[in-house]
Parts: sequence; structure tokens; C-alpha cells
Amino acid sequence: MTELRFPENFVWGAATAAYQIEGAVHEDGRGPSIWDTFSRTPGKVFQGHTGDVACDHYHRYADDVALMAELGLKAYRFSVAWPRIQPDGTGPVNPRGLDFYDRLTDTILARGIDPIVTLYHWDLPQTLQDQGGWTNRDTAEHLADYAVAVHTRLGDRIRTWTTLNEPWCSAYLGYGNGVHAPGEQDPGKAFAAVHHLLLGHGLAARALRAAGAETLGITINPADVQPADPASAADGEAVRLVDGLHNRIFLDPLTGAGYPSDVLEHVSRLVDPTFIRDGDEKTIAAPIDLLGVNYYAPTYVAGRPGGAGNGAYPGTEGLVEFLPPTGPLTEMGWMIEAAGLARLLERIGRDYPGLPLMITENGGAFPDKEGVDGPDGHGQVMDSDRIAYLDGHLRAAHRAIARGVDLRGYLVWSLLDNFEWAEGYRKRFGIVHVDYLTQRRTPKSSARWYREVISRNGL
Ligand code: PNW
Repeated sequence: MTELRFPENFVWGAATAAYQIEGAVHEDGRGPSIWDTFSRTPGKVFQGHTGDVACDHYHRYADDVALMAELGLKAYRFSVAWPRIQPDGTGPVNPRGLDFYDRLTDTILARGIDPIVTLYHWDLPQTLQDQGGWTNRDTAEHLADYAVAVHTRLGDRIRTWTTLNEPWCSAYLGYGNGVHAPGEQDPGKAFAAVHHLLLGHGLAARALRAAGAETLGITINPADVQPADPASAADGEAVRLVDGLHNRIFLDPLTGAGYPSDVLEHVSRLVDPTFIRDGDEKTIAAPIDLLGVNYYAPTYVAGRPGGAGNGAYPGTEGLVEFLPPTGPLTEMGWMIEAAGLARLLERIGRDYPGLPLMITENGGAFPDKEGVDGPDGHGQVMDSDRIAYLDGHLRAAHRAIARGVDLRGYLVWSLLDNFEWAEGYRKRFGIVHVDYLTQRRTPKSSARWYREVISRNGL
């Protein structure tokens, strides 16, 4: 019996990203991206893993879409690799790159699945990085040109368009603490990147709207920032600072309020923010129809003079202590706290009303336990920890809906085990297991569980 039913037309699906699954990095005229460069730089990615082959999805996409259909997915979120479309990031489009997404889109639609496109999931063409990447204002303009090129080819079939995936990661992990490509560590560059990413979003959104895109959005990874001690005023101030750097710096300008003054003040202590020009905030505030929310774990902070801070949040050194995760953790070392998802959704619903939300990523890296009684003589992959994680977070999402949050859908991260960025292939987020030696796909027990959830529209 179903205890928790989700709204009618709730969108159930799964998400992936180009560099994490496609492979085929030298095929059909694709140019190099910053992740090709970064993964080849010694010491950056676990054991030097690269996306060269990944899940070989570029060749196996039809089988993978068949798998999605077997799971009953209503929607599938994938990203388009900019360097396949414009190998150098600007200039004439590479038709063979677009051909792949054309075939993929038709295959998805033929299975009755709704495609949701992410235009930029971190694979910046290397040529643009050579000109400064997201620290260069021109990159924002180039993003809009690229967006239009993709829309020109796929706009007749794809309804839902999102510009960026998690600009927080691109800016702060890419240019702040250097854990992600391009691996720079410079607070000034990180904030310039935040602004140019937002500007690129605004320019792309405006161009896509003019081109007739139906549903337009962006995906962010807002943080559920909590105080170590709810009664401490110092911890409350730390929450305010980290919330500003992680959430309000994106959400306020996206929704038309411009940059928050306390955040601008903090940024100005670290860098001269001349990269923000008159009119930019208006561009960033281009109307959107959907906000994608990715959630994995909460962030606990304390206000402490001399606190270590965190390179991913420039200027928190000496002010903030980021608490080590406690309780049950995923293999990423991230806390498992489903209540954080409900708090986050309710907070966004309250502070940024009128914006339909979709969970565009949620999931966890967990160990596989091999079962012995697979239907075809192969072991089954049992992942009860993942089922528990997803179940808890879906209950939290349902609670938020019951409290009035306009949540339209849920996409699990991820369909397949894949290239987990700096962690390489050692962390597995898939509901479908991938054997990287044979490229054999085996749905885990969570995949079967998720199929049931979808078919019942609830838990
Ligand atoms: C997101 N952090 O990345 C991405 O959108 C996915 O591509 C990725 O595979 C998934 O989450 C799991 O990691 C993040 O350090 C990477 O806070 C790192 C962080 C957050 C999100």
C-alpha cells in the first residue's frame, strides 16, 4: 500500500553529465575541455583517472535509454558537451557534435521520456580557459552563442532548458580551492567567475527565450547551512556569511534583487569587484521558469576567531570553523541528513517565492554488496544504503510539498556509476552498476526499488 503519494504529474527521473559518462573524447571533432587537461595533470584526479572512456555512453546511448525506459523514468537530465559543439568554444558549430545529441534526443523521445538539457556541466572548452575561462567576461557572451547553437538544432524537440549546473562548484572549486578544473586557487578569480557565470546564465536565458525555449532554468546546489550551536550569536553570524557566499550570492541576483550588500562588502574586502558593471544585475535577472536544486548534505558552521575557514569560501579563514561531518556518512564522507533537504526547499520556497523547483540531483556514493542469486547467473548488486538514503530524502521532499513548496520533480543522481570528478571512478553514485572493464550495466536493487516508486508515484 502506498503511504506517501506525490502530486499528479510529478516528474520522476535521473540525471547524468556529459564528461562523466560519454567517453569518446577524441571523436567526431570534439575539442579538449578543462577536464581533459585537469584529469591529465598529475595529482589532480584519483589515480590519474580520466573521462576518455567513462561509461562509453557516446556509443551505448541507445542501450542506456532502453534502460531508462525499463526503469519507467519520465524524464532524463543530460548535459551537452560544449567542446563537441564548438571545439574551441567560439565560432562555427561542429555538426557531428550536434548529430550525437540529435540522435540521443530522438531516442529519448521515442521511449516517451522527457529530455531536460543542461547546457554547461563544467566541461569548458580549453581554448576559452587559455583566455582566462570564467575570469574572462567574454566567456559569458560565448556561453550565450553556444546555447543558441544547441537550441537551433534541438529546440524543436526539447522543452526544458537549463543553462548552468552548480555555478558554485565551477567558481569556488574551480578557482577558489582548486579541487576541480581548472584548478586555480585565487579568491579574486573565484568571485569574478561567480559573476561571469551568472552573467552567462542571464545572457543565455535571454537568448534562449528569444529563440522560443519553453521552460527555462538554472541548476544550483544551494547549501543547507546550520549553526553548530543554534543559541550562539557568533555561530549565527557564521551561518549568515556562509549562506551569503553560497546561496544569496546566486539566488538574490537570479531573482532580481541584485547582489546582497553584506556579500558585496565581504567580496570587496578581498577583491576590487570592478568586474560587476552597470546593467549586469538586470541581465542576470532574466526571468526563469524553473530552479533546479541539487542537494546532497548539510553544512554545519561555527563562528570562531582564528577558525580555519575553507578555501571553497574565500575570506572565511580566521572567522569560520566548518564542522567535520558526523553521524552516518556516504563514501564521499558527506553527512546523511534528509531533514536538510526539507529545510532547504522550505527556505527557498519562503525567501524566493513564485519559483517552481525541481530536485535536479540527489543521491549518494555507497558501497555495492554483491548478491549471489542474479537472474542471469551474474551477481546482483545490492545497495540497501542507497535505498535508505533515497527513501529518506523522498520523504523529506514530500514533507516540503505538504508544507506548500512548489516542487515539480525529482531526478536521482545518477543513472549510472560514472566519473566522479576528482574522485575518478572509485566513488559510485549510480542506481545502475557499471563494470568499467566490460561496460556491462547491472541495475542495482535501488534501481528496482526506484522503478516501484515511480510506478506507484509514491512510497
Ligand atoms: C555535483 N562539493 O557535484 C555534480 O553536479 C555532479 O556532477 C556530481 O557527480 C555530484 O554532485 C556528486 O558529487 C558536486 O564538494 C561536487 O560540495 C562536489 C560538491 C558538491 C557537488
